[in-house]
Amino acid sequence: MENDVYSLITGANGEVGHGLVKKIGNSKKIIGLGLTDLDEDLKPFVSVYIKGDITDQKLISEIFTKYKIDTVFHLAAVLSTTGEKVPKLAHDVNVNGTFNLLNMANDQARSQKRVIKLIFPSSIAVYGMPNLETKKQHPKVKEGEFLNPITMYGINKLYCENLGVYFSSHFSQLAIHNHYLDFRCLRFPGLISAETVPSGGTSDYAPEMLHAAAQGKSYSCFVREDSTIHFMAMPDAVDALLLLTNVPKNKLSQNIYNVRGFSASAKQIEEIVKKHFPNADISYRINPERQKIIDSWTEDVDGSKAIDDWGWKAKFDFNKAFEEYLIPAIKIKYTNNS
Ligand code: AKB
Repeated sequence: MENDVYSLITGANGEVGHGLVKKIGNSKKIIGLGLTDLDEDLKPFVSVYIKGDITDQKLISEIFTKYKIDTVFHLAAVLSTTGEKVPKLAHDVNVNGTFNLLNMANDQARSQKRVIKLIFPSSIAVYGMPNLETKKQHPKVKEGEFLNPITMYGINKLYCENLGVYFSSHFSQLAIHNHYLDFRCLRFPGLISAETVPSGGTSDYAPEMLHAAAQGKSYSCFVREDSTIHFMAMPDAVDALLLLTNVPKNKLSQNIYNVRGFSASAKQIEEIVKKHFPNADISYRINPERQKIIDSWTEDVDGSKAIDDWGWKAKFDFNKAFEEYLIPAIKIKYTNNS
């Protein structure tokens, strides 16, 4: 095994991967794992890139045997809309892939007598509001409430949260030493990045609307204009991951945290997009399956535990996210690309 210490980032080429790799790549050695070739702009920040699949147990075992890894950021996932189209694939990647990593990281931590952190972004998809009336009545849901997900992705995330708690808090009790898997999880809302457009998620209408407007393309939103869920600007998402990673363990009163960004309806997003791109052509054509998923997700979350335990505060509320991050950055992106 090499002496260097690495962070392993699964899904390094994905949306959150882009932000995270660039943020930590200058100070930490990164092993990136992904299904596709590493994007050119990430190459300077990644020490080792492995093109492969997290469901490949042999590959995961080889990575942990060859490299000394102290932190795993497990970002790879099949998101909610794709998960409904190919539930078996979603289950394989989201559950079996996560199990492989947890199991391997746990084995390594115990056999090498050290702590390995595994940071797991879960999702608001773990929630399942039974109807719109209940959703309105309970806008700020706590971590333990309404855990009745209706999507394969939400079910997978909720189960893997529990698996992580099992490996870090229960399985390790059987060991007589302090070397363990330190599982830390946050539940992300819909993320909006100026750099990348997501694919396969159901919260995607927000970033899609914005990116389409910035490129002068028409956009047909697949949920009603009153649809309201919780979102976060990508730089805040990356900061939340790192803050949770670095907080001393004794400050954490639980493994799983809601992290608040801002709540917004599709109409509010349309309005702010049109304020900055007055020619934006945005219409609504409802997709009933995707609408049902959005209706089942909470309007907002109660993020007080993350505030109390590790001082989380998003830099970007709704206005700031658009006015100070998304709109300026996206204008530069598409001007440079045109
Ligand atoms: C999705 O829409 O599936 C994701 C999520 C909210 O976790 N963006």
